[in-house]
Parts: sequence; C-alpha cells; structure tokens
Amino acid sequence: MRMDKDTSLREKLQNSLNTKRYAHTLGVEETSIALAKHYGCDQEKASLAALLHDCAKCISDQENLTLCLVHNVEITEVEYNNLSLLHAKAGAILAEMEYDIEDEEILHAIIVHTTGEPNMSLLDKIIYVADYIEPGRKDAPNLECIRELAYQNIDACIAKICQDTLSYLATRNQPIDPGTERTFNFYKQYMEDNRWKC
Ligand code: DGI
Ligand code: FE
Ligand code: FE
Repeated sequence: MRMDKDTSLREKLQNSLNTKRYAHTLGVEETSIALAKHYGCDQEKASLAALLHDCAKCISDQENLTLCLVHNVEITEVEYNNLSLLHAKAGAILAEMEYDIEDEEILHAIIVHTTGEPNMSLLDKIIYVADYIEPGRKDAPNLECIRELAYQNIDACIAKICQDTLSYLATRNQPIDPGTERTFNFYKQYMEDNRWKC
C-alpha cells in the first residue's frame, strides 16, 4: 500500500531538519493554519507552505548557492554575502523538486518568507508572520503585542515585524537586503493608524 502523502512528506522533512528546526516548522504550521482560518485562506496551502518554508535550512550554504545557480535564480549582493538568506529561494526549488509541490502560490510564499516583498498575497503574509510569532519563538522584542496584532491587522503586523528586523540587523551591523527594505517601505503605511501600534 502506498504511504499516505502527508505522512511521507513529514517523515522526509523530519529527516532533512534537525530537531529544533522541525519543532519550529510544526509551530509555524500550527500558527499558519490558525491565521488561515481567521483570514479565510486555504488551510491546506497554508499547512504545506509552512511545513516546507525552511526545508533548505539545514543544507550547507554552498549547496544552497549551487542549487540557486543551477536553477538560474537571481541572487542579490546581500544574499551572496549572507548565504544563509538563500535558504528561502533554495527551499522553493527543493519543495518543487523533492516534495513535488507544483502550486505557484505555495512556492512563492516560500521564496519570500525571509525578506517579504511589497503587496504580498494572503498566503505569503501568513507564512511571513507565522514564521516570526510561532509559539517556539521567545527572543524577539514586542512579541506579545505582535502576536495580538497578527489577528487584528496582518499588514500592520508585517510592518512591525519588518521594522524590528531592520533594527535588529542595524544593531548587528548586518547589511539589509533590498527585499527587506522594499517590504518595510510598502507596509509602513499600515503603522500610521494608532490602533495598530506596538
Ligand atoms: O529561517 P528562520 O530562522 O525561521 O527565519 P527567517 O527565514 O525569517 O530568517 C531570519 C534571519 O534572516 C534573521 O536572522 C534575520 C535575517 N534577515 C532577514 N532579513 C535580512 C536578514 N539578514 C540580512 N543580512 N539582511 C536582511 O535583509
Ligand atoms: Fe526561514
Ligand atoms: Fe522559519
């Protein structure tokens, strides 16, 4: 008998990730499904995108770079200098090649999960936010408020996450990827309303 598709995906994924990363992945899945229910997004797509968003995270930087180069994926200068950022683009390649995902909306949500981009789809937004607020994340500032904001106004929530990410990168003297910059410039308009401030 053929093994259940969902079970084999989870087993394969668990074998490709370390324990901590797999636990994070399940946290993102749970949170993404909750957000999908709340906002009326396809729950199955949310589950798959969440499960696979970090599927390339435990692969070496060099392998992820090779994967992106072989598949002619555009790489920014910041990504070249911070190869760990490539796990998003490499993850989408693996999701397609290794996990048989053909759905472009799911693949796109994986591609943009680290930097975000302007004018994201609902699925993109859900994965971007769930990645940051899943129950296993404990270290980010303003988490309690950001977790509430996620269900009140997801655009303002993205703006806050992006702003805090930019501050964090600034304190660590890390270069900002143009994608992260564009995301904040687009979503910051949603922070102007006092109701949606953290
Ligand atoms: O893979 P995860 O750890 O679950 O989360 P993620 O894919 O959002 O990656 C988070 C890391 O990416 C975090 O350490 C901040 C970093 N990051 C996000 N945007 C940028 C960035 N790093 C640099 N250098 N530049 C960025 O624009
Ligand atoms: Fe990630
Ligand atoms: Fe993640």
